[in-house]
Amino acid sequence: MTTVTLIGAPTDVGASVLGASMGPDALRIAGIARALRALGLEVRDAGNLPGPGNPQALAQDGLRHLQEVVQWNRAVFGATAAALGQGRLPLLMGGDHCLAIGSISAVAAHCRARGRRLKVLWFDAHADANTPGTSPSGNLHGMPVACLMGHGPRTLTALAGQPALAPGQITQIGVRSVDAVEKRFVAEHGIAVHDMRSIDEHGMRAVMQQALADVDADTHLHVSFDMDAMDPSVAPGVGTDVRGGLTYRETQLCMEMLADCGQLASADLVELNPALDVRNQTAELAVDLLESLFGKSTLVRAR
Ligand code: B3U
Ligand code: MN
Ligand code: MN
Repeated sequence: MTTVTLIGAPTDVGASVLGASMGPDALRIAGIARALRALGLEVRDAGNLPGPGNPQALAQDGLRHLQEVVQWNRAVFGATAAALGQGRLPLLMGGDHCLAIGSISAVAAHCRARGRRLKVLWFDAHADANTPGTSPSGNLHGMPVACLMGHGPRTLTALAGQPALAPGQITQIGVRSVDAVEKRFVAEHGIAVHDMRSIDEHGMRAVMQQALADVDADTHLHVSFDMDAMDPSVAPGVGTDVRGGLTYRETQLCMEMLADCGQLASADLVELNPALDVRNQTAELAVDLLESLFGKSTLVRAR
């Protein structure tokens, strides 16, 4: 039986807009634990990690709130490693997307120690591949992909002792807003990106088949889901919305195909911003999607 540990990381220190710090409680109010238990999963809510407040300071050397981001990510790293060590599936409830540096670094260290392959699926409107030298904002939620590949401040890139990911281990889906210099980073490192054009042209089924083509029975699959991957008309509760995003149906199909592949072993649900939401609908949508990710299906299906 899959056993899940919910890890709350209530912070927005990596973001431009305040409010993602309320994400974990919005997910609880939307019934995240109850919904997953109803699917037969054993769920433990580990509560919220402690961490520093948001100083709302200016960027220094191209980075905003580096010390605070490091503290939060150390806490996330520890909690994720602990859950994995207990044979449980860590589900990080953010918080902004800078927290994926901690969760994925812990996952990478876990896989390295066990000789398991790691594959990350990154759902996002943005490429999150800026560095302190290219970021227009200094916000660290725009840099986790670069940090995980070893480009960024050492306090973040070396959380697991060495860079967590090689470019070939990550596939991005839903991307539609990439800064000019960031584009070059994505191209030069050969990151697999299925942008909205690719999804429009090929359809989500083909995109997901390609994204999962190298996932085998020995692969640890990590899903990092930024709620702004979805279209703002269905997911208004995010800090940096970009029109033209994934539809409800497209996203449900992604989650169902991920469930069918059977290799999901850790996940992040980030950038939910209840301060900008309408009657908690984006949190309820997130829970709806997580149900599909963890195997809820309309009919009994032959595999
Ligand atoms: N690329 C911009 C905007 C951004 C990235 N990720 C989010 N926003 N959520 C930046 O600041 O790096
Ligand atoms: Mn993101
Ligand atoms: Mn984003």
